[in-house]
Amino acid sequence: MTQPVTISTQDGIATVTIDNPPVNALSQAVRQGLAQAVQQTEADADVRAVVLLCAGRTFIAGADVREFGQAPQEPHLPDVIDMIEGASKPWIAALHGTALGGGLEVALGCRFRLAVPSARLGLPEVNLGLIPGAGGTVRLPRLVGAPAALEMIAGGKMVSADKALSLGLVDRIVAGDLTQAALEFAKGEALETTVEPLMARDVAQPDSNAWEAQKAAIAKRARGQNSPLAAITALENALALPADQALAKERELFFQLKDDPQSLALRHIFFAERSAGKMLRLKGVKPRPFDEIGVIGGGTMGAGIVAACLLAGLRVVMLERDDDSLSAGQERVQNTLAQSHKRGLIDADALARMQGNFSGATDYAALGTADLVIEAVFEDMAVKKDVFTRLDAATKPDAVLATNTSYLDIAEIAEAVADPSRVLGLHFFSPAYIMKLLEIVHPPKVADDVLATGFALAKRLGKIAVPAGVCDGFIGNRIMSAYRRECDYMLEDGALPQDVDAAMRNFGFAMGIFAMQDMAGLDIAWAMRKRQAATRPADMRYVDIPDQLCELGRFGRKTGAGWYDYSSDPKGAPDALVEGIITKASADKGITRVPLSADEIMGRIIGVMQSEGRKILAEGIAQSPEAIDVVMVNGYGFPRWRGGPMFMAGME
Ligand code: 3H9
Repeated sequence: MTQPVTISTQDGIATVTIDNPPVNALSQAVRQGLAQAVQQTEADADVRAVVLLCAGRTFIAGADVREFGQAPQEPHLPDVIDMIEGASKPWIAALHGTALGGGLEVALGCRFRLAVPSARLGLPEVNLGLIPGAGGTVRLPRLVGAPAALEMIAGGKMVSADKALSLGLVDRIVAGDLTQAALEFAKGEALETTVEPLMARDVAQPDSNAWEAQKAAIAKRARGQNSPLAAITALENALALPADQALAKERELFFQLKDDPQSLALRHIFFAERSAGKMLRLKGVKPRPFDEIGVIGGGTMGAGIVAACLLAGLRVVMLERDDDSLSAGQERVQNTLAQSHKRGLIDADALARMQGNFSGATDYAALGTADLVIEAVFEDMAVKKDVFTRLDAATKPDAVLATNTSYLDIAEIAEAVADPSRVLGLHFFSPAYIMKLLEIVHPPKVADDVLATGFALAKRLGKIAVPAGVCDGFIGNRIMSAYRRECDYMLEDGALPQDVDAAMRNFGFAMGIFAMQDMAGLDIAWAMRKRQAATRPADMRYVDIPDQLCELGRFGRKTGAGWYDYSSDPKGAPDALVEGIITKASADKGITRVPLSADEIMGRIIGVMQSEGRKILAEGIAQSPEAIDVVMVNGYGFPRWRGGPMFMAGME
C-alpha cells in the first residue's frame, strides 16, 4: 500500500502531503504518517519550516468516522497535533476544499493557516452527536474568541474562507497556486514572524450577558440533543480552566459522546445517506444528458421543482394549461429566486442568469427539445395518463419522462407512452427547492440509463436520492399512511390530537401528525379516502373522525379550523367540538376510552413504522433498512438524532 503521507524538501522548506482519498480522513495510517513527518522534519537540520497540504479534492475532512466503532489506535490525534504545535519549526496549513473536524484541529495546531477563496472550514462534530475531540474547543476560542467558537462548534456549520479571514481563523486567502503561495509564505513571513502556539495563549472572557444569552439560545435550539449542550460545557471549561486541563476534559466529553446512542444514530444516518442512493444495477451505467428540463404544472410543487432546477444552473421550460395559470406559476418561481437573492444565497449575476434560463409555454410543442420532463399536475390517474400521452407525441424519443406522483401506480402511467422504459418516478417533497429528499421510483420497465439519469439529476440538485419500488405511497407516504391510521385508532382508544402531537414533539418531531394535517389541508386525504372506499377491505378498522371534520368544512388552517381551532390562537387551540366528535366515535363503537401515556403513544407510532418498514423491505420496495431511515429523517421530520425507525429497531 502506498504511504498516505509523504515528505519532500526543497530550499529548506519541507512539504508534507496527505493523500488519502476520498476526503483525506485522519485514519491511523495518516496519523502515523504525520507523527513521523514531525520527527523527520525536526531531525533534519536543513528544514526551516513545514507546509502541510492535501492531494485531491479537499484538505482533511476530519477523523475517519469509520474507525469510531473500534478501540482507538495510537498515535492518537490530540498527541499528533500536540507534536505539530510543539515543533521547533513553524508548520503552515494550506487549505483547499473543506477543512473539517479533526482536519481543522490539525490546522489549528499549525502556526499559520492559508486558504484558497473557495475553501470552507468548520467543526461539524455536533452533526455526528460529538464535539471536537482533538483540541478544537480549547484552541479555537483562543484564536477567534469564545462566542465565535461556540457558534461554530455548537452550530456545526462551515464558514467560508472570507468569513474565516474576518474571524482571524486563517491568516491569508491566496489566489492562484496554493502550494506555491504556501512555499513562499513559509520562506518569508513564517520565518520572520513569531506567533505563540494557541495552547500557550490566553482566552478572552466574553461579555457575560451576551454569553449567557448565546448559551440559552443554543440550549433551546438543541431540543433534546446532547452534543450542543456538551459543546457549551467544553467552551465553559476552555474559559475557566488552564488549557491542558480543558483539553483533558474535552477528551473525556468526546469519549462519553462517542458511545452515546445519539451519536451512534447520527453516524448511522450520515453513512446511510451516502449508501442509500447506490444501486448495484446502475454500476457503470452512464446517465443520459439533461441540459434542458421541462416541468409540467406551475402549482406549489411544479414551481418548487422549477426553482430547484434553476438554482442548480439548468435551463427550464414550465408548461401550464393556460396563460393565467402560467403567469401564476412563473410568479411563484420568480418569488423564490428573488427570496434566494435577498437572503444572499445567489448574487445579482446568478439571479439574472437563472431568469434567462427560465421560460414558459402553454403548448406541449415547447417540450420538443427537452431532455427530461417532470410532470407535477393534479394527483389523478386519468389526468396523468393524458399528460403522458401528450408527452409521448411532443418529446424527443429518448427524452426521460418523470412523474412526481406521491402514490399512483407509475407502471400504469408508463403504459401511456410507446416506450415505457423512459418513464420513472421523481417524488419531490415540498418545498422542492429546500427539501433534500428525492424518492426515485423505478417501475419494472424503466431502462437503467433512465434510472441513472434520475440519480444524476438528484446529485446536480444536491438532493439525497433514495430508490423505491412501485407501491401505494412508495416508502415514505406508505409508512406515513400506516402510522397516521394508527394515530386515528389511538383517538378512538383514548387519546386526543393534542396528546399525540405533544408526544411526537417531545420525541423530537418538529410537529405532531394532527397539526401537520391541519397545515397541509385535510381535504386531499378525504378525497382519496372517498375514492378508496369501494376497495377498502370490509373487515378493516375504519375511523371516520377525520371525515366528520371535513363534512363540517374543517379542512385545517386554511379554513380556520381542523383538528385544532385557529380562530383565536394562530398556533391552534384544542377544540371541545373535536373532543366531542372523538368521544362519541369511541362510544358509538363501544370502546371504553383509556388515556394513553406519551410513551405508549410513541411506542405504537414507532411500532407501526417498523412493521410497515419490514413489509416494504420484504416486498423489495426499499433496498435496505438504511434507505427507510433516510426517507423518514429527511422527508417526514423523524428526529435525525434518533437515527430512524429501523435503526431504533436494531437497537432494541
Ligand atoms: C472528527 O473529526 C472528530 C475529531 O474532532 C476528534 C477525533 C479524535 N470519515 O459526503 P461525500 C466518506 S469527526 C470517513 O459523498 P462530498 C463518505 O462516507 C469528523 N469517511 O462527499 C463517502 O464515502 P463513499 C468530522 C468519510 O464531496 C466519501 O467519503 N468531519 C468521512 O459530498 C465521500 O463523501 C465531518 O463530520 C469521514 N470523516 O462531501 C465531515 N467524510 O464514497 C464529514 C466523508 O464510500 N464529511 N467520508 O460513500 C462531510 O461532511 C462530507 O463528506 C464532505 C465531502 C463535505 C467532506
